[in-house]
Amino acid sequence: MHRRGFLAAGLATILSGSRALAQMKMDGMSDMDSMPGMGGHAGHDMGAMSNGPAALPEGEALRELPMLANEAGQPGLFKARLTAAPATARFAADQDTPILAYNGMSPGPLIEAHEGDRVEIAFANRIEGEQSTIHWHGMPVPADQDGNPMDPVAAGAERAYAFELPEGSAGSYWYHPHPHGKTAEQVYRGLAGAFVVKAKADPVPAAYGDTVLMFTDLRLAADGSMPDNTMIDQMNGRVGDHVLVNGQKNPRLAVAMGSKRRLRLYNATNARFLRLAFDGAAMTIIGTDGGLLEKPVAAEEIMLSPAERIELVVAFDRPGAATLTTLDYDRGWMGAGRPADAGLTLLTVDVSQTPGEAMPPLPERLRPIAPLGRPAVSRRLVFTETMAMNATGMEMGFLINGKAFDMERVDIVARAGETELWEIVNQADMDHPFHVHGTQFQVIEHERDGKVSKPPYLAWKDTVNVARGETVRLLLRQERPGPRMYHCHILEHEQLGMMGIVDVQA
Ligand SMILES: [Cu+2]
Repeated sequence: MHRRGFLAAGLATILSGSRALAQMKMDGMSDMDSMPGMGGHAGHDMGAMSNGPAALPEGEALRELPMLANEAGQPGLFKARLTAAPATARFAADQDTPILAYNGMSPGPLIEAHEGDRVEIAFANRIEGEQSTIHWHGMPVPADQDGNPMDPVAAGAERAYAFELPEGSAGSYWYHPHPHGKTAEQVYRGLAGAFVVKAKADPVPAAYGDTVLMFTDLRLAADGSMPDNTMIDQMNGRVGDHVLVNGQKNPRLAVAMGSKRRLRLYNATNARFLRLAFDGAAMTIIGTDGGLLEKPVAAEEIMLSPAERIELVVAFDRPGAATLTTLDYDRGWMGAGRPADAGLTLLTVDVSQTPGEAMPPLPERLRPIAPLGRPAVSRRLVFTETMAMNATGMEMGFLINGKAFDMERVDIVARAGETELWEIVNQADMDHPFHVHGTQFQVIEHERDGKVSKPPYLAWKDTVNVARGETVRLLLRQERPGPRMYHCHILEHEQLGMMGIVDVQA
């Protein structure tokens, strides 16, 4: 489908809500940059104007994500089924919410496999009338197994995904749909799960446990339904009313005083930026998207843009409640109605008055990370946004090098095994988290207002936030041939065009 086609399709969705259309006419939106008058009606408020968002229970015991059972019965093989289908969830008391789920649950079941394993997942798409795929976010899988939009699984159809997990690939990955034009909706309706690849020899003490905390973003109408995206959502990405952890609002976790916990934090929201601090506990960063750092780094706060992950060791040395809370972060918001991001409590940890068993210390060295070295090629990707009124409504474009995504077009031809320098230039008014499929990269530089800064540590990443007005330089090497997607991970932006294809040739 061509650009105009899918922009029109997106707009048809936006404008199908008569309230949204009326609002647009009322405001006479001649100037999309300032959007006067959108004040109290913008963003998530728009869908809830008549009835207000539903309240959710808080303070239940944190649920660990249920594991996807391995049916293989032999070492070195992980074999299972994942079915995407409509289901119901109970977020608010006495109310069933229609969602999309993997194997009946959202977030989907936790997949845990080991370096060196072969993975075989039989996927069934039971979403009526919609294509889907499973994309293995961040994982080094062959291009034809990576759930690209070019390889859709039709409604009612099945396919097998198979790949090997190479040595050194231990990390915090995830899986979610990536069908053309439907990714944003299928993800916010519930399709996303964590995929943890464990190391054969893990330097982090087993006594710390290993807990996935998957953040999703829920907008719930008073009748228990999930409202469709509004035009404000299309522009900014959908931000909900409730940030959930493993499907729960502000759950509680009990730990013994003096204990340390290994936590893997996932931003699986469509578009919410999470700047986080732990009140009453000490955070140490031990890993990023693609696994462990070289050595632990103490942190007062962390930033997770959509699709990023971070691995922490948190030390609970003070009795009482320790809370994981959000801090303010301005990521650039189109129009008024910017959601209040600061001061949300996402998780409450009850630390006992009496100390628990002594825990082993975190090693000073975790693993070596080899720098990717000198690039053979450099490329420049410029992000821009365009907004214009035409006869049928608002046309929004989220572009890379002036172009919207076209499935028939190859944007970049690269060579397998060759290191490249990618310079991601954000000339837009919003932050855009940049993601590449099929590999992990190393960020080497940020530049803003002429000031160049180096990242505080060397790390493997598959998603990096590129703030408005910022340039991020990264080193990247694709080891396997085939077409790979790169895109903004605000899923509404990806859907409106901010995506391209790099064809990696052997
Ligand atoms: Cu974006």
